[in-house]
Amino acid sequence: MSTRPGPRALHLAVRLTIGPAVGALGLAAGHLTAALTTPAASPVLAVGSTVIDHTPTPVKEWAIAHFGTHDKTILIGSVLVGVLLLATAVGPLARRRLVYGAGALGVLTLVAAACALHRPAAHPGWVVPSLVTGAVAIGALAAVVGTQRHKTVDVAPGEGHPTSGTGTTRRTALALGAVVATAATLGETGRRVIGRRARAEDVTLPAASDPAAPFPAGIDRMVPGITPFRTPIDHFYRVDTRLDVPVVDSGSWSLRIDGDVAHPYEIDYRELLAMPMIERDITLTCVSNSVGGPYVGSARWLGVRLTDLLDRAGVGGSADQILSTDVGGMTISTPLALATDGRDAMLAVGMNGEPLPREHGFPVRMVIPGLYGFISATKWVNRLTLTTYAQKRAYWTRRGWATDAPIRISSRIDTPRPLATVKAGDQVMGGIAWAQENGGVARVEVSIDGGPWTAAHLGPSAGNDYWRQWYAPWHATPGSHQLACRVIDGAGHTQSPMRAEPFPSGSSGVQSISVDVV
Ligand SMILES: Nc1nc2c(c(=O)[nH]1)N[C@H]1C(S)=C(S)[C@@H](COP(=O)(O)O)O[C@H]1N2
Ligand SMILES: [Mo]
Repeated sequence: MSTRPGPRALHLAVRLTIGPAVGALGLAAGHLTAALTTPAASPVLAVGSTVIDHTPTPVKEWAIAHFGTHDKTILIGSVLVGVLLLATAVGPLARRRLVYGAGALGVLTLVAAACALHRPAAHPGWVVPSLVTGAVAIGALAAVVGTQRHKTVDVAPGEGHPTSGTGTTRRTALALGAVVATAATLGETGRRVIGRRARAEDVTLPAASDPAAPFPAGIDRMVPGITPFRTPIDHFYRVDTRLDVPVVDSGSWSLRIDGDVAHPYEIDYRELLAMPMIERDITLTCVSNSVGGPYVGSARWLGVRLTDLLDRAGVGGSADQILSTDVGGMTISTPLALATDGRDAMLAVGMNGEPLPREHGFPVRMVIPGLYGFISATKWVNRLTLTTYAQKRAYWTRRGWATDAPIRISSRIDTPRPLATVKAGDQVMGGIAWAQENGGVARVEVSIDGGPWTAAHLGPSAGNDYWRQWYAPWHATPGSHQLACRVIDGAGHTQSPMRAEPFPSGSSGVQSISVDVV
């Protein structure tokens, strides 16, 4: 058939596939090794995390804005594609001399090992998955190249008899198929092992000694399409720098409180659960949320007051920062003055009546009302160090983000959706609004086609630290229309119409959407 590739094109295609195939096998073997020991030491995850840490803030913000919560999958995919593209050089190199190809794989392996070793919480054992990757890839390369040598020993390199050349190519292609299939199996097994290990641990939480008020029913049913008053856990946004989900066993977890304190100490999970517990309804907001965006969620949190823990340590006079560290060595800074100004800052163990899910920080995370998550909501926290901003700089501080970042007041239109087609007649628009810092949401206003701002109806209140649902009836006439909303807080501040990007201290502006009425 004329569409069939000639032997030369076939040779080349097979040769270019050798590197990616043996590379994939190596990575899958390394990933499985890591899955059984320390998932974060997996070459793919270690390289991916290193990429995250070195991605310039604007690029990261662009990725969060465009890929949303798929950013992690896309990053891992890009790392894999990048590595496998580099590995295409391995086949042609190995054809000249096997050691050249092996050397190229060796270099890629060393890069992965270096990334793993430089993760903040790494120890020398973290190189093992990368070494497995290198050994398996090089072994597979030797085996695959062996299938090529077989019948052409008496022919000069590159001048194999066409018939026997096609035969060896076929044999090599079959071997590569086996390699790729094995890689897929090992990789999938690794993924499942990690998933199995990440299953929730069965812990029983104590009741709150200071419970939240009964939770009012929202207006979810009255206004179809509006954000539920309480975010179900599996719909709660997730933003963090981790590619894997840290699996921390409550029995081996402990929290250390040190730095500028009179009595540094360590407390384990059992002791923490024995302390007085508060329960609060709090809205969590990400600084990377753009106006109208999805990175905001509300839950009922159960935890120990941060000030109870700090008082036991006796905070000294010089600290102005709480530097919290997670089990992976990632750091978050919180202004000490804000965390201890009487707001319900806590080390949370429960979310919506359940133990924290692993994605959201099991076994213990910080939750502080009114501050963006990146300066307050440390998940998988295991250390609080009382220090100064002059002395220690946390992960995002080093990347230029603000250190003082109260959540800006904002509101969002949930329904209708932007660019929706709406039937003419009486319609309802609705959404959520939040204003944690200055007396909560006092008022929400809507404007149609740039007309006067008129008051929307508010849903019930679950306290000033929690968002408020709102809705406003409007009369839809055929044509294209602009709908906008804004919030006014308890101190009379109106949501600013000035547009600002999330970096460095949170977005501002007013959301305005277009809809088509027919
Ligand atoms: N350990 C750790 N904690 C973290 C982060 C992180 O990257 N690592 N991200 C923070 C950010 S930016 C936000 S907005 C909140 C999000 O919490 P959630 O994922 O439970 O919604 O967690 C915060 N806590
Ligand atoms: Mo965030």
